[in-house]
Amino acid sequence: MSEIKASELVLNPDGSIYHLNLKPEHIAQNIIFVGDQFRVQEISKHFDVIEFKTQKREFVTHTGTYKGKRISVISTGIGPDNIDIVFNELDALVNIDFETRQIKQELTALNIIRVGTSGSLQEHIPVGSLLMSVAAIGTDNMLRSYRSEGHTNLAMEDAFIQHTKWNAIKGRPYAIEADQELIAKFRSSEMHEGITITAGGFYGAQGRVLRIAVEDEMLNEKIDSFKFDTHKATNLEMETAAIYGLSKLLCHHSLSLNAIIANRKNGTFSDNPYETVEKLIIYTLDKI
Ligand code: R1P
Repeated sequence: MSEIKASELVLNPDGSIYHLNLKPEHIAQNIIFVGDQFRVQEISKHFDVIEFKTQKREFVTHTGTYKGKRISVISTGIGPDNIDIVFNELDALVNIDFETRQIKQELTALNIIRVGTSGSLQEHIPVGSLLMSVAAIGTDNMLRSYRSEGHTNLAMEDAFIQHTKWNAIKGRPYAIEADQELIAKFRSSEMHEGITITAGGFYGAQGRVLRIAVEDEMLNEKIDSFKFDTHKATNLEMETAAIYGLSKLLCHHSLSLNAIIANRKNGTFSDNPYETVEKLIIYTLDKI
């Protein structure tokens, strides 16, 4: 096998991976993703001990133990393009030998839980709720750079395209399920469940109009009424489908949990989003 070139697997002079600034020994097998870099410390403040901290750009990592379990918390920043960087670099940290630049014979699967914030699309899921994404539909196209055929749920994609009369100019949305074992582990009566729609932008891509008209002004209303099997489209955010997609392609295990801080249906935004995020953090740490 030929070695992966320096231009493809980029390492810093100290041997850490380019954007995340991490070496293989710095990360745990259980990883929590957050978008906001300041949320990392909100999680690690609950650790028994923090053994390692680093930051480069928006990528902050704290590794430590919670009730004896080793966990890394990493901020991804916003959006599927950042997930592409974080996921590929984390996979490289466990599955590529940085000395030989070869893919390892024995591969490691990471457990990745996203602790994110999100806007609900359903009246019955108010601000302050917790929601688990059983599946996600990405409208961002990031995954389409990879050979994704055979990994995505074609029936769910077709149903979504048909229901929303999706304009092909925006590319084909991709649909992926969460890891079934993680769903079972994190399921509870406290946790809503639904299909998360992941957008490649915060404004137009999520139907928000300030000064520019959107391609389909009815899109959010059509998404609200989308249902596949027993699940409704419940929320809009910017990372989950990208996480599920790359997780599937690279054989890791992922689940996305959402603190609902806005309700797009009735136009409300939480008075105290931090309280809901803190509730989700404790929930996650106790179940991971
Ligand atoms: C937008 O404000 C950001 O907040 C949500 C969206 O997915 C997007 O990243 O999640 P985080 O709070 O985890 O960043």
